[in-house]
Amino acid sequence: MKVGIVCYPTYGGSGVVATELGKALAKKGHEIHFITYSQPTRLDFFNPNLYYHEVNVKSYPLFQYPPYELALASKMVDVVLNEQLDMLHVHYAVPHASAAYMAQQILKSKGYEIPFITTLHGTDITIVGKDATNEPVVTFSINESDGVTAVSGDLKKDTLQHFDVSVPIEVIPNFIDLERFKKQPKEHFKKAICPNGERLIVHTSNFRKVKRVDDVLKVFCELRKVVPSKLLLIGDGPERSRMENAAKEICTEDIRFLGKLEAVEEVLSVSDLFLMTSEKESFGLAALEAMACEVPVISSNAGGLPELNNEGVSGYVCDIGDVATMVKKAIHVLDDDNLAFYKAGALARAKEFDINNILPKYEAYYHAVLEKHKKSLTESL
Ligand code: GMT
Repeated sequence: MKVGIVCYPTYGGSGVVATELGKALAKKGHEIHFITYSQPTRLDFFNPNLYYHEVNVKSYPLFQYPPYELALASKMVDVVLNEQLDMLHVHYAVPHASAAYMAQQILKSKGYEIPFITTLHGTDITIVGKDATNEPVVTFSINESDGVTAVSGDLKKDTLQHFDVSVPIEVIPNFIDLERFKKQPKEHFKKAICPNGERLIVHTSNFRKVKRVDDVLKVFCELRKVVPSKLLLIGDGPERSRMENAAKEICTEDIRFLGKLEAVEEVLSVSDLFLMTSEKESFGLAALEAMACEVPVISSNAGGLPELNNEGVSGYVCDIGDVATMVKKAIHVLDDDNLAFYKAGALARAKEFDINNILPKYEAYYHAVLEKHKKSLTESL
């Protein structure tokens, strides 16, 4: 199959999922064309089946906002025609689904029929998409998609609740490459950060308000009163400097902000607990990456997190903002007598999301959408 994949190429869960999916499909022999405004971060190896087409957004003094969606739709038209693609798969509805619809209609006017699939990732529905400034376009382009997938049952529920959607939504969860995300021998790193055998607590995110990083700091400050620990915060975003200031006021010597990190699996390999305290979280890919490295998770119960974090096995799921329960559960998990059990539970749960289990679901879905599209074309003749 020849597939064009559109995504946000920079740091972020939806771009990571789209890129890893494209790489895995290419390894299986499909021809994959990434159509993005810069090279996807994880597009880091050569494969003869992988192609990258850059979207160039031209500005003009008249434009306060350069028209990305137009440039993207035009590029999709161009790539589909030149490469004779079978299908487009866009990740994150805003504005990729409407750009795909526009491209599809332009191609149709040229006699080229192509279906497109939209994968909903989270904030494209729960925050950006449902905002009145975007909602009519998002609803329309979801309904016009030839296939729609969501990364958790909860995101599907949210979509049906907030949008007037009349097409079926297939749930295909996020996945993990267990070859890359696995516990590695990095004990020297642990010794450097935790010289007195402290527990290592980790949080990774894009530091947006929705992540409630304040709660991570609050949990840690209470936890370290009972369990000697260190906290590493990985990633960057709008809330980072506020969090750094907050950390200075509490227990700064035990908290370190590392910023964006490529090889996050190296830190996870020596971590003892992962905190994800989000207000909204459609799936929680960062928590899955931690679990694959044998790190138990204390999470909130936002969105799809209860579908990932197996209560009492891979960690614990607590009400959003319930810092006291999070602290209690963290102390329990980190106990010498319990930690090995939860580490094993985290890995076992992560294995259920092995890319080798999830990839066939996408392939089967692609085939079903292609067949349906072909059938509808024959019927309309
Ligand atoms: O976590 C983020 O805010 C980034 C965002 C994105 O679209 O890049 O992540 C969303 O998609 C990920 C991949 O499907 C999910 O694992 C994250 O849970 C989801 N984030 C939210 O719903 C807040």
